[in-house]
Amino acid sequence: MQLTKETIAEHNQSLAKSHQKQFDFIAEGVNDLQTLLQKLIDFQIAIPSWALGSGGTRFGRFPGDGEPRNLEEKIADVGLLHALNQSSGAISLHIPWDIPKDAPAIKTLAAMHGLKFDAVNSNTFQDQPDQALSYKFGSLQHVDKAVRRQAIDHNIEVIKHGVNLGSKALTVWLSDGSCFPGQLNFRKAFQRTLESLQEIYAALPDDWKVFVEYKAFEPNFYSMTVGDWGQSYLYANKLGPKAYTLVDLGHHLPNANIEQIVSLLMMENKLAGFHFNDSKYGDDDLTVGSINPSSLFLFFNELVEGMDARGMNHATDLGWMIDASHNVKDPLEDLLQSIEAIMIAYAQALLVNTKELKAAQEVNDVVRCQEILQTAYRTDTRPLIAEARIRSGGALEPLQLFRNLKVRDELIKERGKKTVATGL
Ligand SMILES: [Mn+2]
Repeated sequence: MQLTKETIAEHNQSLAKSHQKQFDFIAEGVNDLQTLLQKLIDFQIAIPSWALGSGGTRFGRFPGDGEPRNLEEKIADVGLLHALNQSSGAISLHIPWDIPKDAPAIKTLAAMHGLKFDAVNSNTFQDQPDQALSYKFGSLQHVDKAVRRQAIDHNIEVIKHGVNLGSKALTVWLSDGSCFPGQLNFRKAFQRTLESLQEIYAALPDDWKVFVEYKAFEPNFYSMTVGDWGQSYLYANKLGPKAYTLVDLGHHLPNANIEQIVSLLMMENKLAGFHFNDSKYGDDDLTVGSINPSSLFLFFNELVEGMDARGMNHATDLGWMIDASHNVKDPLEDLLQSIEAIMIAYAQALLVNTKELKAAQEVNDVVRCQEILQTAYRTDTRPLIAEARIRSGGALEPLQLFRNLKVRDELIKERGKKTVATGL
């Protein structure tokens, strides 16, 4: 299904009057409005190929209808999102779930939808049907050199697929670790993993990066070999300048101060980027901003401050990606909500009066500091985001238009019911 410019223009026209009123109201108080709108226009969030179908839990999966059946349809879905919001201009592939059979054709198809290829993701957390050796007891950390070799070769193959598509980074998330005390020698597991990563690092093209993602627990429940930002930072530091730490919001223990983590990683120039999601307890699959939008804001506040301190380009110098996939919503509607939440928090962070905040910090005016942050957080930035969206050709209300056009019904007509996205 393709969305035409005319359809979007008609939708925008029908809502133009009330939008203008809301926009004028907030725009009046914004300093340097054009710069702020341009930052919102430039900001793009990559969509992971695995978020386009319903996710599951270990208790089961409830597939939706009309889900993409192959890589081409996944690209079409991200193209739909991007046509609606003009903020989802990249897709992140998962190998081997999304091996492109004809890379030039896939690249052309993505370009037709205005999409780039973000970081490619390797998978050594499950066994594939044609695989010689098992990852049951880990991959890059495995005690058996042959298993490590297989996992290293897989990562190098992923890099090759990424090169063919124009990706510039490899994300490595390992499920390696242990489930019981005594199962693993922590130091040896670390060393083996480091040596494996060094071989992968050596295979990176000059202009590539490797992102080392960490996770506190699951699927291993006693130790994870890349379990927190300290461990990831150790690997990234030992590997070299092309290695960075990737922060997934849902991969921390409860109440972790993620904004402080990203602030310090940026200070050390070791922050790769993000996987966005939200969680209440220990999960990592809920819609961004659905549980705790204020912590999303605080996190963006540190990012904007830290990026500005280093003179970084907000849109291009860090990797921004959603990493969530659950059981109960239409995946495309869920992604539209996630993108909106990210844009809201980013816009709020851009509204923080940094000059006044710095001055208040210098004189220990704690009350003033809180007021400054909360003034930004309590601003309804949605009209600003909508304005940026329509200026770049998107819809004023993406979710409303998605529903008005009955996009999911159209996809079911094209693809059928009970379709399963590859890899899920
Ligand atoms: Mn992740």
